[in-house]
Amino acid sequence: MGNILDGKALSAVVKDEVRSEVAELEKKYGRKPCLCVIIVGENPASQVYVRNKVKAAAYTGMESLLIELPASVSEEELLRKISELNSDDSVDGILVQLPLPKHIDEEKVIDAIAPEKDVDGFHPSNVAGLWLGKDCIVPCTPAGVMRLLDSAGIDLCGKTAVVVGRSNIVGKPVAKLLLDRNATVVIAHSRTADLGAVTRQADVLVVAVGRAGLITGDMVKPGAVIIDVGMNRDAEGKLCGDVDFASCSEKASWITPVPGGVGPMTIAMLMKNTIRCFRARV
Ligand code: BQF
Repeated sequence: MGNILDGKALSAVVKDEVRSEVAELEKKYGRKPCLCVIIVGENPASQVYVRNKVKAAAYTGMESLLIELPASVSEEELLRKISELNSDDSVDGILVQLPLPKHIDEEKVIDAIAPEKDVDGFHPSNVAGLWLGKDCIVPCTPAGVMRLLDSAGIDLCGKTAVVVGRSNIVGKPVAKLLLDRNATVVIAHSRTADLGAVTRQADVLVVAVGRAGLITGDMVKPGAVIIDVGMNRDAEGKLCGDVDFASCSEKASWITPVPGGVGPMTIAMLMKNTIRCFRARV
């Protein structure tokens, strides 16, 4: 058992789709989509993520604008920068890399981004749109998870999907997207009693907690599809997910690796969202 759901390969397909769309859009509208990425401070993980985003934008042929602000920047200054970018017609997508330094209120910052330029899909009007079933910008990681499931032809109708984790960025939106496909969705979390008893019900198991080794083979139903959204460093400093790959891949029908699973899909879907924002503005 245990076919690999290869996010790296699929992300290349998605980025190539975006690349041809960018070329078409430029021909049609005389300009390329432009993604603006703002990073505050020097968190090394954030720097890697931002580099991945700028590199992907370059690959697809779109424009990007990287704004690097010192950790000492005031909330007011950051909000002023966002407001400036909101009214800049050459900018289609705006993303502020999270987490932010403690003196800055993330909620205020997200609320300040124009919803039509909110490529992360974190703005309350996009969140509302998702939960009301409107056609709106979907957060990148959940969108990437769905694209991975679709690529393997996994039919979700009537299946039990268990999402472990309840963040606004992954757990909650991915649960809604699974529900939209007629899965029976259970959301488990750090206070769930007997997590294994719950995860063993899962035909599709999505894990987004941030704890290495949280899910072991004994917690998996034979034949389950496992999507590992975790992004941790093990004792040797190597990237690993929340799922113990060795024991879980023996039980699973499909499983995403870390690295090379959901991570690259997050970046690819960000490119898709930028195209979407461009189209909504031209
Ligand atoms: C890979 C992220 C936690 C908190 C904030 C490719 C990425 C990661 C892994 C990446 C992530 C995780 C991003 C791989 C962006 C995904 O090869 O496996 C790409 O760049 N990600 C982020 O922007 O913020 C995060 C995880």
